[in-house]
This record gives sequence, structure tokens and C-alpha cells, in this order.
Amino acid sequence: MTYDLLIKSGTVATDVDVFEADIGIRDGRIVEIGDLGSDASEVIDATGKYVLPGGIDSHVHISQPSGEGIVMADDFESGTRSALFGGNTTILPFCLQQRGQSIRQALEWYHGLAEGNCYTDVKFHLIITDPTSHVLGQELPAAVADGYDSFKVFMTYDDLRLNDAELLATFDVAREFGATVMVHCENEDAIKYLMGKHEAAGRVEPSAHATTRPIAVEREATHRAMSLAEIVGIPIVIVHVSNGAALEEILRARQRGLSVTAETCPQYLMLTEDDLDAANWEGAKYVCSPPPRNVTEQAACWEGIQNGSFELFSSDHCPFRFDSLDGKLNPKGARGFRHIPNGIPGVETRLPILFSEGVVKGRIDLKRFVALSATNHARTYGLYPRKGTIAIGSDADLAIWDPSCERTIRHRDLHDGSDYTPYEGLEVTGWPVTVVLRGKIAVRDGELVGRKQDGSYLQMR
Ligand code: DUC
Ligand code: ZN
Ligand code: ZN
Ligand code: ZN
Repeated sequence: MTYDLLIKSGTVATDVDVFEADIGIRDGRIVEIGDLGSDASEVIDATGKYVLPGGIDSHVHISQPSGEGIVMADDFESGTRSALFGGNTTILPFCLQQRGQSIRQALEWYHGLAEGNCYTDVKFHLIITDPTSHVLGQELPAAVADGYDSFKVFMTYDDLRLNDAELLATFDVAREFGATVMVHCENEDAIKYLMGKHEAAGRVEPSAHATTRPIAVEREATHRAMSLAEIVGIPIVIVHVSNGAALEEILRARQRGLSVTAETCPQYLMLTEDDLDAANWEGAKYVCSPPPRNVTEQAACWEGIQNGSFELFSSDHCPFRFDSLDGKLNPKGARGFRHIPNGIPGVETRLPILFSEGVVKGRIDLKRFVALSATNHARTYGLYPRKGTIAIGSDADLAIWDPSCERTIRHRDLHDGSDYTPYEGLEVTGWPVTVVLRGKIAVRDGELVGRKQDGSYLQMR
């Protein structure tokens, strides 16, 4: 058989198996796996390398309107380029319904931004902020029928949050039409109370971001979101879990029989609230929500990764610049913790960090790495088995990793539109050197060869 592309002699891993094999690709799909000779238009020698499913990052913010005229540091072009260099072939960014906007308007605008500007495949989650009876009765069911079958809701932020009645009503639409709901769990009233206390005491520096959003704020909201899901009778995804207490709530809910999918992110393994104390307002570089915690909670998150309590490991890439550019992008350095946009870049560093800190340091094996980086995302959001695995018939989305490549993470080497990385100076072992998107080489030995027209929108229905 002749292949368009043949990847020879690599160590292939899925979420259940690790084996030496060649992978034969034709018309963008994997057509054979085994000992396949050399009859191909192009051959990649993967001896000594790991051949893994292309990463799927199911929690990414790109070009999301962020209030106060703030513009995110990544559009689809830079965001998907950065994702690609980090070993990803699919990302799932959020299409925000702004208050007063129809879901159709939001989708048209967001598709317009993505069209022709993606180096990876993409599929959108919706963010529902305005669950009027028209939205819940007509717009959302129509969107779900068109394949927009996952949405995020927020319990915090004035511009985004839903109250409990709105959460229940939105969950009910998900139940009726078979959509997947992701919830950002933080108690807004408690945050507001603490913000008032902090400001009255003159505390406006970045570290106040962490102390106004303590663990109890997240734990309570996590419990409440799951209780509401239980009342409605839907499965639920709890995103960006930052600590052991929230995870314990999740385990208890599972014991009661609720289906909960749990996600954590690199920042909760690698950063702490002490990073927010950095001098010269540089603590703003670590402002994300929920905030980084402490080493005890880092260990709890690692344990959840190791024992399978977390199915998903996502970046929550939400990039803002630290310094402003042409006055257009609200800088992270803006004075007053309330005005620092919440979110940090990380779509390119997610997998190298998990590989180095997880696989190389012996905390997880390669199969768990694949599950956390790709397979479980595909299963959770309806992309499996087309995406997220290495199998005959699946899209040939592959990342070829050099497991012994040693690198120091430097912002200047990354490909996103922000002006810093929170992981500057972190030494990692292992990097995805070649990335294949639907059978086309997109990154070859660290060089971009893909084009921004190569990514597709994943219309699954
Ligand atoms: N929630 C996210 O999911 N990302 C960034 C900020 C936030 O609050
Ligand atoms: Zn969130
Ligand atoms: Zn997010
Ligand atoms: Zn730069």
C-alpha cells in the first residue's frame, strides 16, 4: 500500500497502550498501524521519539471581549499557532454571548474571526450570559441542534454570572437537548464582600486577587453547581479546579451518583499565591481565576491527576499583555487588582509542563498523559474517535515528541501574542518537535510549515 505519509519506528501511545509501530496515513486519516515498509510519498523517521495523539486543549480563550475595552493578546492566528507549537492539533475556544446579544450573532462574529485564521482544528463552546426565555426556548436549542453542544456558565463576574435560578433553567435546556455544561465555580457575593474589605484597608495590589478569592469561595460554588446539576439531573463539567477541597466535593458528588467531569490546569500545579507578590506589580502576570493556591493544594491537584480524579488537563489559556500595546490592550500592569484582567497565557506550555513534571518525573505514565492531554477531551466533547486517539480511521492528528529534548521555557521562544509567560525560566525535558494535522506536516523539527488556512471548524453534526 502507498501512503501519503508514513511515520516510521516511533513509540506510539494511546490512553490504553504503548507500542512500537509505523503509522500509515492516507487522505488525512490513519489507514494502517504496524510494520509497514517504506512505500510512501513522505517518510518521517520517529526512531527514539514518542508518537502521540495531537493534543486537544478544551479550555482556551481567544479574542474574547473582556470588559473595560480590554482586548485579548491572541486572535485565532496567534492562538492556534501557539497551540500547534505546543503539540496541539485541536483547540476548543469560547464563543461569548454578550448580554443583549443573540447566540446567532455571537456565533457569526466568532466564526468570522476564525475563518481562514486557524493553524489547528477548532470547535467552539458557547458562553451563555443572557438566558432569556427566548434564548433558552429557541436560540440555544437551535444552536445545540447545529452542533454547538457544549456551553460554559459563570457563577462570578458581573458581566457573565448567572444566578441559581438562571443556572437551573440553563441546565434544564442542556438536559432536554443533550448538551454538555461546564461551570466556573466561584461565589461572586463572597468575592464582592472580600473586595470591599480589602479596598477599605487600602489593599489594591495583585496579591489581593488571591485573598479575595479564597478556597472556600470556590469550594462552596463547586458544591452548589453540582447540587443544582443533581436537582436537574444532568452530568456536569467542573472546570479549572484549583485545590483539594473543591476536588473532595467532586468526589463526594460522584459517590452520590452524579456524573462529574473534573478539569485542572498547569497553573494549579506550578504557581502559588506567593507569585502574586512579585515586585513592581509583576504579580499581575499570575492573576487568573481561580487563583493559584499553595504547595499543599498543588500536591492535592497532582494526586487527583495521578489517581484519575481529574479527567481533563487544559491550559485555560486566557492571554493578556503585561505592558500595553498602542494603548489598545489593557495591560496586566494596570493599577488596582480589580482591574487586572483575569487570565494567563499557557496553550503552548500546557503539554511540555505535564510531560516534564508528570511523565519525566515519574508521576504519571504515557497513557495517562495521552488521556489527560487528548483522549478525555475528545470523549467529553463529542470528538472521539475521530480525534484524540491513534486508531485506524481516526484523523491523522499527531505530535511527535522528543522525550529527551531539554529546554528552558522563555517567552521569546513561544508563539502567542502575549508579552510574557508565567513559566519564564522553567526547565523542562521533552518537547513536541513535529506536529501533523490531518496528515499534513504543520510543524517540522520545530519549524512552522503549516498555513493558517489549514485548520478546520469541526462540524460534528
Ligand atoms: N475563567 C476562565 O475560565 N478563564 C480565565 C478567567 C476566568 O475567570
Ligand atoms: Zn472560568
Ligand atoms: Zn477559562
Ligand atoms: Zn513575544
